[in-house]
Amino acid sequence: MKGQAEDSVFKRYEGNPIISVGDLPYMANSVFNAGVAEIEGETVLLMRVEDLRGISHFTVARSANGVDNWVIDRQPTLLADPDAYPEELYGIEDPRITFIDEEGYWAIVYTAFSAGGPLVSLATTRDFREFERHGPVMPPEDKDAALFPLRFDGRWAMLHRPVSTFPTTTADIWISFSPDLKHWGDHRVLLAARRGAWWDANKVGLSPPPLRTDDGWLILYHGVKTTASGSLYRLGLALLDLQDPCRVITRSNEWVFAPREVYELYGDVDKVVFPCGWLLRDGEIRLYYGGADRCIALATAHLDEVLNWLSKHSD
Ligand code: BMA
Repeated sequence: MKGQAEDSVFKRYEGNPIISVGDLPYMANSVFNAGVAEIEGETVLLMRVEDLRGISHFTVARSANGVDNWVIDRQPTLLADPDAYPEELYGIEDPRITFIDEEGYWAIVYTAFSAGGPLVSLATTRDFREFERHGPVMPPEDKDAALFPLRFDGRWAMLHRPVSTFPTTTADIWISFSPDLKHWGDHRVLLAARRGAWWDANKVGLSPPPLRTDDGWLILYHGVKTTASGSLYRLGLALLDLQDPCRVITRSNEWVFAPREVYELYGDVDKVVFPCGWLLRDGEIRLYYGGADRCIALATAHLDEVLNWLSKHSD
């Protein structure tokens, strides 16, 4: 279809949405924005579930083919624990998962909704059954964080999205470094929101974790356009230097994926596509994304086509 350029790269799975609230074995309001991991060939989704109070927790779904026959934990897998972790007062949201080879565990950075607003917390797991919390790693207001899987010159790197209110509200993607995954510094802006009428004006945030390719770290980020009828969440691409992730090689001018289907256009929050995880297998990307804050959907793309699209849609 002409005028819908984004269709050419990421293709929606025809059975979307792949998981909706009715698939859960317990009552909840919605299920969306899932992180993803692959364990011994099995696909594991760490799904954000919003309960009937409006507070979110995480529940695991497992599938042999990553598409259907999801086996979902009977109870919430990881609940907010505000007694021990006060920053989780209003729940835990939007997990992004990175396998840390050096440690042999998965690191999960997620939004803890604290009394002072959203902040970034870290947890680790070896099996998605037992989790170890490491507490907040960035103060509020900050979210949309993910780790790189390896060190750069001895330091870990994290992308995240603090919010500034000076001189007007602006939300850019920052990069920070750490010797131990816990203490972070050397903060700097990596991808700034554009201005004016752009699709990614004023507010951007990382979507899934950086994906290692031969050409560089592939970044998929969301841009939020404020319109008279609310916010519009669309996705764009960038590529970072493999050795120096502070160097942006390219950034797309146009968005590559945008709300179009009913399950993306209408929900608790309309017009939202919000991926927190993707997998690369045999040259194919599988993108797991939340639709309109109410369900989980899947889109696929060939990595070489994604990189080709990016090279043609950047300055
Ligand atoms: C963002 C995050 C996401 C959510 C999106 C749209 O700020 O909170 O969890 O999907 O807004 O509501």
